[in-house]
Amino acid sequence: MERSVEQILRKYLIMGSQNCVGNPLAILEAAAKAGITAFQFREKGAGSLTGNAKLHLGKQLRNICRVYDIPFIVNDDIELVDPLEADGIHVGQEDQSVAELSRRYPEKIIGLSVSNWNEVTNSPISLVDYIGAGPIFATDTKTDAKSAVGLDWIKALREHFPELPIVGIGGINPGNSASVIQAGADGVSFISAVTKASDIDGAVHAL
Ligand code: 3NM
Repeated sequence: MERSVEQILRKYLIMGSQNCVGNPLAILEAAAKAGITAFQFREKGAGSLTGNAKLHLGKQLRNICRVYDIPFIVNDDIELVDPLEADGIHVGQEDQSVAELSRRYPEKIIGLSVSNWNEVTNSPISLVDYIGAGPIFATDTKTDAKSAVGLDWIKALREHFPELPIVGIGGINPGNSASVIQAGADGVSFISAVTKASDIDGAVHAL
């Protein structure tokens, strides 16, 4: 059965090798078995792989997603969309233009990060399949993350866009995930809640 974007966003793991102390393949496989609904390959920032090593890791992660039937989304790096046969692409405000992406990839899921009204006003929201709203809570994972915007940002976006798929990001963990959904998000996205979990299965179930 075809899944809706809302269903895909429910438990959305984001990860690159730089986020992992252990083996990224083992982490993704454990999270896939536990029930994540989407995966974003975000090989970015200090310690991340580049070039062929990045492509090679991406292919291995992509294969795991295929086995577990989990949509595979690449972060920002448009060059990886075709070689990795990605189901979608997620971009930030400074990345590739959404208008160009939706022209080039009309069939793929396109996600865009928005942190404030200024960004919403300046973005072609009608061209995206979902928005990532955050950082909802404080996060140490993204060193250049803006300051936390809180659950009110989800509430405000939901009020303004009753039908738009929304996923929260930033500092989301098993203890606060329900509050993000309750505020109006369709799902939660997370890095460290899984990559730093001692019990990945338990964490994914609780998220
Ligand atoms: N983007 P964690 S916050 C990748 O606000 C990313 O756009 C953010 O990691 C944004 O779940 C963030 O470990 C890091 O807090 C999320």
